[in-house]
Amino acid sequence: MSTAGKVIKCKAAVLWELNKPFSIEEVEVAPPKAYEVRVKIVAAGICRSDDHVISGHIESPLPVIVGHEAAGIVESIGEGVTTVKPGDKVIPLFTPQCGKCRTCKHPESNFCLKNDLGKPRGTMQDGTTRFTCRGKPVYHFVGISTFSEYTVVNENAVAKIDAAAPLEKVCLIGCGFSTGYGSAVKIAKVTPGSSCAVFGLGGVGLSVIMGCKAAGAARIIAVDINKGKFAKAKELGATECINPQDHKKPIHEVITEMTDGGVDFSFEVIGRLDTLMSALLCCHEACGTSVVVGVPPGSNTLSVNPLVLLTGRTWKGGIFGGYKSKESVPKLVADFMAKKFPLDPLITNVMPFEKINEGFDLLRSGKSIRTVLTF
Ligand code: PAD
Ligand code: ZN
Ligand code: ZN
Repeated sequence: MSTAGKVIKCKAAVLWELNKPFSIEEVEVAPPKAYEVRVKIVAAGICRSDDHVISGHIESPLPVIVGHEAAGIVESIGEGVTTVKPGDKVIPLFTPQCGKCRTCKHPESNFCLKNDLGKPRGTMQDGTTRFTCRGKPVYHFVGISTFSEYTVVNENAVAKIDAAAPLEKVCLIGCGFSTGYGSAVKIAKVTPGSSCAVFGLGGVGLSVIMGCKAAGAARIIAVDINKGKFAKAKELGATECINPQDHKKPIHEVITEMTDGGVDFSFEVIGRLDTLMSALLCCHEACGTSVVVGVPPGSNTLSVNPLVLLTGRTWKGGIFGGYKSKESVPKLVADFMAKKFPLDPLITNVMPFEKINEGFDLLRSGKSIRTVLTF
């Protein structure tokens, strides 16, 4: 029997309070309104940004259903939807691409003004919610809330992908892989023969390393305080791995000495102010570029001596690897299918959705890279 047009009751992981485990609840998911799409989630990865919501490091109204790195199948569509149809394999997009706003029309930028990232309302783009639990509305996270068996997304926040794509792998293209890889090839525009330093070797940082390697970097210095991450970093292209705790000098000085005055490109992929500063200072004072990828706590600010930039450094950042989401995600999936990059090395754990809290424990203990939850 078709579920189109009806409320669907299903399981979702609801976060009722900060710093508490998710509670697996029965939720009601309303049908999609005009220009919206209801998606049956098949696989969802766990990204540190989801954990940032639990800790309060990323602000969100509560209760909320988080999750933003997933793949699924269209269950039904609202009026006016033309770019996907029921049965299509899709990836939800945490940064939408409306195609009409100033950002979307700019050839280089991707932070579409329809996003719910900067000052999150926790709603769909029309300001209302589609989830209810125990009679209360539940908020959305970045417009896609993927830790639910069913979710509703705007048409500009979902991309149709190859029908043959393995959803339990390509879900990583929804955030971690694309964010890291694009930060190297699209935001930094890493050049052949260059030197790079990558701070933080989680799923996103390792994807930065893959991007640096694909762009032809000659040296890729991987930096982490967890030595357990070094073998995987080397497998994916790091030429050297360093632990700041093994050095008496500040790590930016160590890297500057190793690289004749600093690297060409550096990346902060942790989300801390001290490592943001180290990454900035370890790129060459005259010709280095440093890219902010990690999400630091929203309320924190850095104080920077402008002379650090006056000598010629470039400091930039970007969401989702700089990719315009709706047009780029299908191409990234096609590249994966054509074996242009692997995703398997990033997936260390696969478990049923109900074990979501165990998946987060593995991330926090530094034992996993990406855990993929299957529905
Ligand atoms: P992760 O937690 O899997 O990886 C972070 C890594 O940093 C771990 O290996 C840690 O051991 C390491 N680390 C922690 N503290 C330090 C330190 N002081 N010095 C050196 N290394 C350290 O996270 P992830 O890879 O899922 O995400 C990384 C960041 O990127 C995180 O802040 C997340 O919110 C952000 C992110 N940004 C975007 C975007 O669009 N810009 C998208 C997705 C994730
Ligand atoms: Zn993410
Ligand atoms: Zn837009």
